[in-house]
Amino acid sequence: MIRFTVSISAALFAATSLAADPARDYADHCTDCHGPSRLGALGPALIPQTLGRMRGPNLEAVIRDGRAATQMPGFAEVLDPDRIAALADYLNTPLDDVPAWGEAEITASRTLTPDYTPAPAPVWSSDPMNITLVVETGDHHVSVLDGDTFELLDRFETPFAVHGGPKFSPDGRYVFIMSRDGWVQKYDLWSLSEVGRVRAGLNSRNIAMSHDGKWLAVANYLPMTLTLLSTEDLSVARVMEVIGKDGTSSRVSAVYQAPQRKSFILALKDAPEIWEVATDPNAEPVYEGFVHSREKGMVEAIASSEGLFARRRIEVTEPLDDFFFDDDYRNLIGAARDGRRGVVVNLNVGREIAELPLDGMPHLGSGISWDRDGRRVMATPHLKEAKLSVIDTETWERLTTIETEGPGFFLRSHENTPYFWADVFFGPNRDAMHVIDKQSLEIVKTLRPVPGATVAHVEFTRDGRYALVSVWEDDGAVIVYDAATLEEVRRLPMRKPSGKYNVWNKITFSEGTSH
Ligand code: DHE
Repeated sequence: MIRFTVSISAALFAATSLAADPARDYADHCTDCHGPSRLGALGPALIPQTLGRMRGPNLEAVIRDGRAATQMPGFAEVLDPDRIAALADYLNTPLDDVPAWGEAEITASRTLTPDYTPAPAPVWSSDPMNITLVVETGDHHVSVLDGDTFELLDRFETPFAVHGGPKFSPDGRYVFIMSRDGWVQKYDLWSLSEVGRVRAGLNSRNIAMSHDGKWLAVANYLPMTLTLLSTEDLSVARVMEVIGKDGTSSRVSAVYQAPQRKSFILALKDAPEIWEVATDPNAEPVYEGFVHSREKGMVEAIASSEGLFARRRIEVTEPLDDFFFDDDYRNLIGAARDGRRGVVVNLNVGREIAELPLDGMPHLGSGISWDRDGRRVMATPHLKEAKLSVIDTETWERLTTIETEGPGFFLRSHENTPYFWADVFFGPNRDAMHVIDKQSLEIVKTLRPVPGATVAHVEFTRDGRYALVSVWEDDGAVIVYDAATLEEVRRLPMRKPSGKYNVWNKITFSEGTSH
């Protein structure tokens, strides 16, 4: 890869005293890696949608000091603080024109690894169903772990800023990983090799795998589309424009796989609709209206689409985000915009059936469910309040709230453990991880493995015997706990590990994981 060398010439020092001209500074110093239109090249796209929460001082620090263990150099000796601040502002300004990113552009971005040969059997001797991946956001890598010995089988580079859970093929052999820049990477766990990658969007949210493993859906903010890829070779199957019934284009907040329904479910950010897209080639036509046909002298039903990728609209009273599904994917709870309510939508009848108070921005996508006193309950953290809500999934009433030491992001459990684990992601106690009894709903222990360090996200081994916890710091680790005694058994150094994903728990839709 190309690495910038920053020569400290007299001319460049002279340049620091010029008035800030961030567009010119961008052209002079950033274009080679980040592309002339800020949409990424070797480096990531530099637009507000991708930079996300990396604003002001954080962004300035990266421009000034560079990013350790990446190709990004520091510009402290080339640009003075005013020009760095102006450049950071410029990068956080939305683009005037977003280029077309349709089938032709996506197809042109596709690269397949030239020397990739699929291995006839795994090149390792571990249990293929207990392989666990760790996304390391510190230097954009994924570690492939043997889930029995915790030995590292491989560590491979990902596109910049992976977000959301990687999705495994139903046999657990391949994994698909998505970055916020819209790149989708396919990796063969048996061969320990990348198969290829394609840029499915310019700014994307997450991916979902169809029930039969044939299609991968990519939810995009930019452009406002859903990209459907063949999992076989990452070719484009379809690019669906996302336009609400009233003609408004909408970003897709997230796409979810609903295997029992043989469909994808889409959360639309800008239109009061939920979309269901069939992944079953024999899906019934979906009728969306009637027109008077002059030729035939009759009122004719209009099928918007039929068969594979048939699209159904479910109208709701306002856009809903961040879904939790019940076990048979009959109902979902979505978070209303005001961040204070959950709305229950029955997908079979296609309408809202209940509403429940869920103040403090529930993070329903992290919700998990289990049996308690003969009832099916679910729990969700709240991003803005130090509590968890426990909800009865038959009556859709909140049974109780559990107070925590701060707002959390992720919940996790496993069929074989009596506990669920809840992180504290925000605030002074973000070094805490609560372990909670699924029946009594009491916190049985609060772990603090590295005082002061963020500790978050849990994944279990296939049998639920061990829980893996991220120390979410650049110089971080994955800590392996005995899930029964809650004692630490191993500490594996990692670069800012975020999510962890066990093949078995994911492909069997374990009740303790978010899907
Ligand atoms: Fe996520 C999953 C949305 C911020 C790390 N996040 C998801 C999913 C959605 C979502 C819809 C489920 C998709 C899936 O797995 O297929 N996340 C959002 C947001 O709207 C939010 C709040 C704001 C945003 O910037 O997009 C957000 N998420 C974050 C972060 O700041 C996190 C902590 C760090 C990061 O990497 O960006 C983060 N999100 C994650 C992770 C998962 C995730 C690790 C997968 C969890 C899992 O166990 O499956």
